[in-house]
Amino acid sequence: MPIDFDPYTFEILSNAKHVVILTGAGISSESGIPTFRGEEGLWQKFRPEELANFNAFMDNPKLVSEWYNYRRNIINKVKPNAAHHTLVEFESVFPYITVITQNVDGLHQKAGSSHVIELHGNIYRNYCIECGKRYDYVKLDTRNGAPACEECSGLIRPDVVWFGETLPMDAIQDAQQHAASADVMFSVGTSAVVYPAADLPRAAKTHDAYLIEINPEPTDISMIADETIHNKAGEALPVLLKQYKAWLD
Ligand code: BV8
Ligand code: ZN
Repeated sequence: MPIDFDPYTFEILSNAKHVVILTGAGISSESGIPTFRGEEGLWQKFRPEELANFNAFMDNPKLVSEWYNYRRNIINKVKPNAAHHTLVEFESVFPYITVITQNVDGLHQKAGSSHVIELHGNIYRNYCIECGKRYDYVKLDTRNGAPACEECSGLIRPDVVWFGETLPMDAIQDAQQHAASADVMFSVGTSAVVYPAADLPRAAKTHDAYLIEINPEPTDISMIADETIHNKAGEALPVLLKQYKAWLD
């Protein structure tokens, strides 16, 4: 099915100073990382409350640590895809680009995006829950379950935001400020069911941003979006840039 963007969207983009892109697991799925809620999604096999929360970690640090190792081993083997790369190209087309991601895979930074806000942390960063000592994943001996801190032998956990935990203050405040000052916001590859991230497209709309959703499936955001493209991000974003450049000529 050919992807055709509304020329009105190009007009809006041509006057946009600040373009903000909110991303979720869907943008990394074409790289080979399973989403959470998709068919092969992580939540099909594992339940979030069983793994992605602090009590689960304290109850069974080995299980939770192995789950994050399992995910790191997947992420280690993949590369950013055309969607990630197109967002890097956006930086030379639009005056100011901000990527706000729920993903902990670091693929936006790996692709070269220069302004990325990680709302839910990063799976390669870790820290001791007792003394706070920070650990980069590669230095961690994760063979026997949850690694112990060399300073105080406290448990070391991934620096990600678990359910029931508040987001890093600077990240969420930054994200809310950028959403409120966006001329255009893209919501790419997110089911928009996890809060407070899912509030950001609504906050942008409240501040008169033009909202574009890119997702093969409809979401709660679809009804407030100005344009909805039901396609894969790795196909739709390169087409958008190509059509926009042609429109500019
Ligand atoms: C908090 C890190 C203070 C860890 C994650 C208000 C209302 C209801 C509930 C709440 C609320 N406020 C707070 C809550 C509780 C909770 C919440 O939102 N629960 C939900 C489930 C209802 N929120 C929290 O706990 C947050 N903390 O609020 O603290 C507080 C505390 C207690 C009570 C009140 C306040 C912390 C949330 C962060 C949790 N950590 N990740 C880890 O990764 O291990 S969330 C994790 O799941 C991801 O980061 C992401 O945010 C979310 C998954 O969503 P998506 O990324 O969108 O992925 P999903 O699979 O769902 O969808 C993929 C989409 O892509 C689909 O739509 C699909 O169609 C599409 N797609 C597929 N392929 C493609 C594609 N799109 C484009 N191209 C493709 N190729
Ligand atoms: Zn320690």
